[in-house]
Amino acid sequence: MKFTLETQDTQTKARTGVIETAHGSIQTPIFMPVGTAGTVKAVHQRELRDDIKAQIILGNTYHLFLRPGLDIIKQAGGLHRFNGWEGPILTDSGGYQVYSLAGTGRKIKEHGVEFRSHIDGSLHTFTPEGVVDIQRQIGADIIMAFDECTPYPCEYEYARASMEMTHRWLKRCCERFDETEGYYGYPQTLFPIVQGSVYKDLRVKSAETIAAAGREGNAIGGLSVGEPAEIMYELAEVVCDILPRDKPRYLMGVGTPADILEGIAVGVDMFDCVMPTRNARNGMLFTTEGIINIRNLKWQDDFSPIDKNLGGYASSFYTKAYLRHLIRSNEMLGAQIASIHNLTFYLWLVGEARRKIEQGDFGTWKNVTIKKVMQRL
Ligand code: PRF
Repeated sequence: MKFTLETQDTQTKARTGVIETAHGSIQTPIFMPVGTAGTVKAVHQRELRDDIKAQIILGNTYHLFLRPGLDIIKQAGGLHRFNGWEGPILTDSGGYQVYSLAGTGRKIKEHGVEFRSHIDGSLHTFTPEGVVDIQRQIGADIIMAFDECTPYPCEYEYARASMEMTHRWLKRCCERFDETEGYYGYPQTLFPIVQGSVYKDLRVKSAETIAAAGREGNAIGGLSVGEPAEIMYELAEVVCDILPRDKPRYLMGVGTPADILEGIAVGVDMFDCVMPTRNARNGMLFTTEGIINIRNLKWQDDFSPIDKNLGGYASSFYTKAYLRHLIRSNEMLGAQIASIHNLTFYLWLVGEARRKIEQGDFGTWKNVTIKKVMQRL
């Protein structure tokens, strides 16, 4: 993997760049649609590429490991061959999914995490070495280190001990990664993850440790788990100031359009979130004019396009009234159109941010855009 920094904004800490992977290049800042189980829910691969213009998608170690399992993915020749997405893929390590399984008897120990499958209740253990091996076999271009995402709120002592374990897990991930090779003949890369909950001193310590690991890119985890947005922005800035300038920075699981623009402003390059797809299925649409709940009565006879400013196929072809009807009738096409639309909006948002950084007016554009796109229509 190669990262080239292209533009550095002067008024904010935003920057643009290009990440080159074996499956193509990614222009940053970028939003990565989430494809948990090897599919971005309700969206065809061709739509991802041609309509949404996604440049990289996510997969999840936890889900793919449980189903369809590694034998099938290896037989297919890796996840790219299995699902037909030819662009870059990043896989999350399971650290966050295991956190989401709190209350189901999962046990976090120094060796790894013992958990039960949400599918059949079977018992499994994820270790730092194991999740590197799994992500190698999935064939992800970018592999995430194994971490513990602390909940919010979180006691200082728990956050400190957890962060230190995440750092020890990172060492094990790096060792395993460096002594193994990809299965499919192309290079892969490993990103470590900063933790430390909402404690600034822990975040500083973690960012320094993660920077010192000297990998090709770095991630920020443990944020957007319920803390106030202002705290997240402040900690993301503290961490970005420490992480190396010449490597991509990935803020995991973030966020709303406002979170993404504020993240870009403090120096984040990569984002992922289920929000555009999950909320689409519930009828919440992000548009260039503001947020729409398409189920509301006011849209019943609105025969204007979902969002004519985006230019994308689904957003300009289908009307609000028709999409409202589909979503209210639980028609599958409703979920498809709404998901394509929201992802088109998210990719438009980061694409515009990139252009504004290049033109030198990102800061003012950001503030105006947040006000506009976050208002409820
Ligand atoms: N760790 C991992 N994945 C994640 C997170 C994390 O902390 C988050 C936190 N927002 C989202 N996804 N491994």
